[in-house]
Amino acid sequence: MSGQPQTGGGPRPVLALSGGIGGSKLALGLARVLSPGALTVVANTGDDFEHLGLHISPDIDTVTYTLAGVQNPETGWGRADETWSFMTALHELGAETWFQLGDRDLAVHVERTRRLRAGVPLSEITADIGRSFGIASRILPMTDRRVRTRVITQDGPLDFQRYFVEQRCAPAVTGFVFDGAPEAKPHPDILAMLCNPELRAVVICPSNPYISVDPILALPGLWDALAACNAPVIAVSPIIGHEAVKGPTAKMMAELGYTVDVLTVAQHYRGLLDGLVIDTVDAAMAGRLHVPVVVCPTLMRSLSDREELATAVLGFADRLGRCARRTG
Ligand code: FO1
Repeated sequence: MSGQPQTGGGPRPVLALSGGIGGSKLALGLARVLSPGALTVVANTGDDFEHLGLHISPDIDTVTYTLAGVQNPETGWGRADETWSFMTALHELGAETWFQLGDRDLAVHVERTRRLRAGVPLSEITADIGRSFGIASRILPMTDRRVRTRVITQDGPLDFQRYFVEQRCAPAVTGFVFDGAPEAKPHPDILAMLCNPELRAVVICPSNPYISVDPILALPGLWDALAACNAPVIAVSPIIGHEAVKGPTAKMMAELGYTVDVLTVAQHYRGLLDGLVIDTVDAAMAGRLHVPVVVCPTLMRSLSDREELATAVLGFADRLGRCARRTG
């Protein structure tokens, strides 16, 4: 356990920003090495969408299933031990089946939609679902307001899931719009945690910076609250060498005109970071980065990989301590 000497108020809290599959792997590692309840995972909700009359929150569900140990290990999204009767019956009706909803997964969407329609905030529903899975960590939507990522491609704007799933990330991207973000607010508990002098670390998980982290950072006041918070802000690079571990991060980075490397990741978060964790493959790049760097294996294949990376991140944060200044 990467515990800390307990302060008066119990284990010092850790805040992680996560979206998608890569981020949830490190979130699991953090949950397993920290004391129960010490971790709060802020989940991106820009991927949310209404489909078949259901409100679907993919990144909330990915981190929930992962922390509960019930996620589909092959895909990273959806449930393990799934059955597909619902999809089969939908297909027979000639309904849309491009977005695969397993029978167990469907229960979460149906219950979430029912409660949202009853006026219950997404964060309350998310907490109740986490409790039903016996998850000690807190999973917190980035906001209870409606924010939707739209992907601007050379063929025009696309709703996120149409780009990501239906078009399989094929169209070249030229930018992103986070509809609703300017009118939204970060969940107040995120801002409260960032002001908490006991906060041990903020971890930006190795998620896609553009579609998983930027929607969170786009919420009014959040970037400034992060830049001002006392706790060290540590990012783990989602790029190893010139590739992303999974998903369209590298493709997007290149299509946006950036070189695909850890320098681009550091530049993306410039002004926020107290430290960046990069893989041993990128050790030679350490001297070219404007922030303190820890070099360690960041590819998470096994559960112990997740725990070891989480331990390295927390140790890095503890060494940085309450930082006086962020490198500009
Ligand atoms: N991704 C796919 O590539 N194909 C799917 O059919 C699919 C279904 C799905 C259902 C529930 C869910 O929570 C996630 C699902 N995803 C699917 C993944 C999802 O599009 C992505 O995980 C996020 O939106 C981006 O990280």
